[in-house]
Amino acid sequence: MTDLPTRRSRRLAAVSQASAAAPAEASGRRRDRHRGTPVDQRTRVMGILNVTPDSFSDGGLHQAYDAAVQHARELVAAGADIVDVGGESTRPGSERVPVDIEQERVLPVVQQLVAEGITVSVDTMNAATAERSVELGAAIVNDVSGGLADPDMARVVRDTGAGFVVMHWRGHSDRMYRNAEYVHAVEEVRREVELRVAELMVLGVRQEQVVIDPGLGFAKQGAQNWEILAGYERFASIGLPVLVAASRKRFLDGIGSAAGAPPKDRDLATAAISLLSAERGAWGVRVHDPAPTRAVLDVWEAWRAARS
Ligand code: PMM
Repeated sequence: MTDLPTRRSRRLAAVSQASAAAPAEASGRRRDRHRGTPVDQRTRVMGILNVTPDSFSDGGLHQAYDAAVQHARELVAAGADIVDVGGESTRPGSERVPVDIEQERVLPVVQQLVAEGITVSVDTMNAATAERSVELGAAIVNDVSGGLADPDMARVVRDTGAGFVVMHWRGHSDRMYRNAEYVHAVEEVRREVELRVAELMVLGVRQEQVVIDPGLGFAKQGAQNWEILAGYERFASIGLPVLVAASRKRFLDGIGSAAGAPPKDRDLATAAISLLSAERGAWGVRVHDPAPTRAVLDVWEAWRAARS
């Protein structure tokens, strides 16, 4: 790739622009801990674009290319800073999708969104899909397995310089809940994330490429997700940017909406978590509907601006 340096710097900028969203400094400003440059404190809104027929909340709606691209534009209009394009459902119990089908779903959409100037992350566990997507201009690879599902993922991330969301993961969705055994969920998840990041560093991935995600709903049962959220500071103390991805997840059922109501009804509860995450310095929040999250973040930013 002859244009690698240019693309590479653009991708690094997409992540490290905000990678200081980790620890607050006494001055009230944050600094990019990797580069010593002041950066803004905004929490990124990552809008979810599932180009899959079986996703738990919007399955079947966006399979067609046109519908997917249109939905991405709506996500941006509603306040998304990044559109996270995925072609494989990771809902509990779901089966793997062949990589060629995943790429048929995802790559044309990635290409079009990049052409429209949208910052794209690709939600994939497949190194080949990640590599093609980054070649097409995706800035970030969002891998729910943190590179564990595909041994080639670390190389792709290292060689492309893409941002890399490293989620806590204990195995594929078909055995997700069997792996939800913890004595102390926060400390165990923290340790496992830290270990994964250390392994990635050994494999040549650079620290400034990495965003960590505790993986709400992945090998975690109801109350364990609340423990993870309440333990946010323990994840932030790793010293890397943190992504919080609570949107519409099952543990929100009955919180701010009737028990058993459709996942869409969890958007206000999701927005509340976005606000609490932003207040704690989260790098980003990953949501299905950016509008309520954007609204609460705008309120928070106005409140904060008036104080400084
Ligand atoms: N959850 C889903 C998919 N991708 N990526 C990250 N980084 N974190 C998550 O918790 C996560 C994810 C689950 O499915 P959804 O796309 O329908 O929310």
